[in-house]
Amino acid sequence: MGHGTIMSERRWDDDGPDREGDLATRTRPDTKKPSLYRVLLLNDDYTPMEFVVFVLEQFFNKTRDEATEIMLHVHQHGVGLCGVFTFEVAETKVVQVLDIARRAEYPLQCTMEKD
Ligand code: TYC
Repeated sequence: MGHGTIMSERRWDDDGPDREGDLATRTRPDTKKPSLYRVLLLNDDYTPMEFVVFVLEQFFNKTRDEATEIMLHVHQHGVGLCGVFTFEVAETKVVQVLDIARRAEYPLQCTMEKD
């Protein structure tokens, strides 16, 4: 931001609060940035480390080294970040992890929270 920047000035693409409901005079669609959600993996005493690494590779597109690092972080600290996604993507990933863990009969838990 350069010297003399006027902080209250509106951006070119900002219709401003005064025109929020004024459909007839809008110049662009009123788009909103989606909220983001953290997908977290929780530690337990029974899920094999190799299974957790596989899950991180398969559903979170991590390399073997990245997956191993995250898995060890969860193992040591109790919880760890798999990724940050829009609500629907985050929810899908949580369901995929819980589903594959249930099928394998491991107690692995996965959850999401607003970023
Ligand atoms: N604590 C597990 C073990 O010692 C490994 C593990 C890591 C389990 C991460 C879950 O999210 C997890 N086998």
